Formats: sequence, structure tokens, C-alpha cells
Amino acid sequence: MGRMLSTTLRRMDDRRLGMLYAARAESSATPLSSSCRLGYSRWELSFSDSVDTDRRNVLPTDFGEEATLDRLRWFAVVLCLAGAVRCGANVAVSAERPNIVVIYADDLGYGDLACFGHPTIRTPHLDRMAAEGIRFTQFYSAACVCTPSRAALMTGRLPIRNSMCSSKRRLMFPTSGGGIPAEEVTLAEALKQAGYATGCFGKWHLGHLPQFLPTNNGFDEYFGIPYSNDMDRVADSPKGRAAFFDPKIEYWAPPLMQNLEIVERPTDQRTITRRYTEHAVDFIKRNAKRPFFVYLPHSMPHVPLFASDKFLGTSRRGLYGDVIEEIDWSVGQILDTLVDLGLDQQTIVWFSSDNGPWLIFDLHGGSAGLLRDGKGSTWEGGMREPTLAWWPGHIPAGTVCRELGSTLDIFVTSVALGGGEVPQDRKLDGFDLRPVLFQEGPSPRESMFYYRGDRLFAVRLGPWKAHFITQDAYTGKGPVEHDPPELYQLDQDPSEKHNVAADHPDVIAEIQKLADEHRAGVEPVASQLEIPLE
Ligand SMILES: [Ca+2]
Repeated sequence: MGRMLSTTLRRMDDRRLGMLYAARAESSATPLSSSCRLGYSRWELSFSDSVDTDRRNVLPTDFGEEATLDRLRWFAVVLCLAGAVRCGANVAVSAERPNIVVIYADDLGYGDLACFGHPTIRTPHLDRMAAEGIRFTQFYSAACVCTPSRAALMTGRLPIRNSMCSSKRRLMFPTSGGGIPAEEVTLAEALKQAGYATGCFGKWHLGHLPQFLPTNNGFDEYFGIPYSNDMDRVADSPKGRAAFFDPKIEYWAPPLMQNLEIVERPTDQRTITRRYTEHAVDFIKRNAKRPFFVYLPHSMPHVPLFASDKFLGTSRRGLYGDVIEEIDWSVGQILDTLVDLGLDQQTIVWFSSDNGPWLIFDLHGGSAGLLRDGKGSTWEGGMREPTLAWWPGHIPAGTVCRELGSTLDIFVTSVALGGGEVPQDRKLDGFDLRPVLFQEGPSPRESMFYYRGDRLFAVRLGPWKAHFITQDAYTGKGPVEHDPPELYQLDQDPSEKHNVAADHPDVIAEIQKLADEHRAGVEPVASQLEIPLE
């Protein structure tokens, strides 16, 4: 405890720091190449060899910015004086086995929340999560459409590995006969195994046949619709997009399910956000005395848009704003329930979205803010999501993380927090984000792989993103291959406007190498999305 630390400060790149954390996160799956030189530069506190490993995790707190030398010297002095400080904090927190809540919006854009810059949509409860917790500015879904995105969240594995993607059929439909494979370990299964009560309230979209539904995949309870709210379109509804621009309940007939039973059809979507919320709150109250996992995947703002009477016509952003503000109300109900039950310091709440905004629906689609394109594309607007995490007393209030994270990481982080077991017999693509949440170290995630269907379109490494293939989301134009790939520096050019490939052949070579290694590590699996309903 009283051993002196050597105070050598030197620069190192994220990848080396990432290795440091990967060594601790047993589940970290992506191999880290020691040759990489492209990550963000960081300062490292270099300790003498006699310092224990946990001490190495105590690092400067403002990971979004490059820390100053003075700050780090001061930090080192404080560290020496204070002794262990937060040494071993991860172990203590892990032992607490917090409740875990994952709130997942559908087709929400990066620019659709007030705390992500929307000028008129009011999101006070989500803003509260940001103010009291952590806001991620570079957090990614693992796919640009619903089904593969949700499969990745639930398994910590890229859809190319868990069978839940296809370039022929991008989603599960009511005519699909496949679903999440039984051999996949869902987040609910991993947490249930660790003693958690598990409930899913919302849109599932990982197969609607009984064996694929939530209660056969780790959840004790389910209330929700099994696929998207625009499926089961009624034949005599207005053609094309007209039905969406004047939505009526009777135009679509998705079933509302309780566990394995259909309890309502068509689902009254006007009250669906409120009812998901009521079921989630009830579940939390009933399970207040044991660890619980709540998965609350809202079926909106995916079109068709519906809001309850209380919210209809109240937002300056129109119907889309009404819908977002009702989802925000829902978030407030969850947070207030946790506070009222005295569980706020024992519960981590995540908020993110499955993919970007569906831009072809004009005012009924959201906004990706300054990001390019939206849902369905591998441009940033399709996969970078407005993401928050809240855990009073554990996540430092008002934190902004400008490093990389992914919904893939929610699986690994949650299982680690819950004291569960991350599967060791398969490749995982998630990282343990606890160092980021607790502001104890940089993000172990340095890269992101952008798939459209089963094809790798782009790769991000540090601030650089190379597009090997591009395709607009829904214009009907085919894919365009690029050799050399298009290259963007996302820290400087988040809108992907300035292709700088000609200036950085070394960067392209490095990313090409990473992409080749990644492809070599993917074993082909048959797609569940191509299996028809018999
Ligand atoms: Ca979606």
C-alpha cells in the first residue's frame, strides 16, 4: 500500500492501454495488435513493477481530452499520498451486483435528444441521466437495422457470428421461420444464471415463434410486440408511405404478447409506450429485494408514430417530438421508481438506440444531427447512437465520454457487474466498459466494424474510419466498392465530408490489416434471417 510509485510519464497510444485493460477483462474478444499506432494519444502513469495490477487502473479522469502534464503530476502526488485510493474498486462494485436496466429506443437519431443538441424536443429525464451520469458521444450499435442490432446487444457478438444478419433479408418478418439460435447465450440467460430476475417489456424482433421469444431465451416475463410496429400491414390501408403520414391503429396488426400468448391484436399503439413502462415499473417493484434485469426496448420512434393523449400535440417538433417526449417520460418513471424504492445507487440504467433515424420518412423520421445519413447505412448516422448510463454514487455525475463504446459492450459489462459468466467457448466482440463508467481508465474499445447485412462495409480504428464499400440507406442504388477505401478522420470530420485517403496511405494499410485479421477470424454461419416460415 505504501510503496512509492515511479512517476515516469510517457505517451502511449490507446491500443497499448487497451491491452492493459484487455488483460483484466477476460472476455475481451478482439485481438489487439501491438503494431498499431493509430489510436488516440494518451498519457500513461508508469508504475514500478512492484505495484499491483489493480493500481494500474487508476488513471486520469478526463479521458475525452488530452490531460496536461501538470494535472498528471498532481494526480500522481495525490495518488501517493492517498495510498490505494480506489484500488480494487471494480471488485467491490462487482460484488454489489447492481440491478441492470437497458432502455433501448427504435430508430432514434443521434440528434434527437436535448442533451445531444436537439433545439426543440424536450427530454428532461434523459438530460438528467446525462447530468447525473455519463453521456457517450461515440457509442455504436453493432448494426444499422433492428434485428441484427438487437441480436448483438443480447449476445455481445457481432451478428455475423450469431447468425442474425443477412444481405438478402435484413430483418426478421412475420414470414420468417428463424430466430435467435438456442446455443447463443443471451444477456438475460447470463444474468438469470447469476440469480437475476429478468423481464423484457417491448419490441423483441429476434424471432416470433415460441422457441425464439423472450421467455424461452432467459426472460422470466415478457410483454410486448414480437417484431416491428409497421409489420402485419393491413391490405386495404393507404398505399406506400401515405399510411405512415396519417397513421391509424387499424392500418397495422402486430400482436401484443404476454409471455407466449397473444393478448391484443391489433396492438393499440397509442398507449404502448405507457403500457411497456407500467409493466417495467411493476416488475421493478415486485423484484425490489433481489437483483433484477429489465430490458425495455421501446417500439418507437420507429414509424408508424403514435403517442398517448397526454403527449399528442404537445411537442414543438410535432408528432415525432410527442413520441420522444413520451419515451422521455417513461425514462423518468423508471428513474423515479428506483429513487422511491431506494434502489438508485444499486441500479445501473443504460439508454441507447438500435440504429439511426429512418430518414426516408421525412418529418416522421428523426435526425442524426451532424452525422451523415441514417438507419440502414454504415455512415455514422446509421450506427452512432445517443447513449447514456446512470448509476448515482458510482458513475461520476456529468461525465462525457468521447471515446468509443458499443452496445456489444453492454453485454460484457453487465455480465461482469452481475457476477455472471461471460461465455468462454466462443468469440465475443464486446469489452468491459467499467473503467470508463467509473472514470478509472480509458475505453478498451479502439475499433468498430460496420456491417451491412453480412458484408463488412467499413472499419473504424481510433479516430480513423475507412469505407471499403458505401451504399446509401434506402435510395435503391447498389453498393459501391472503393479501392483504396474512402478515409475520414472522425474526430475532426464527424460528418464524413472530407475524404483524406490520398494523404494517409499508412493509415489505410493499418486498417486494411485489421480488417483482414477480423475477416479471418469470422467463421461462416447460416443466416437465421433467410429461413422462411413453414
Ligand atoms: Ca430500428
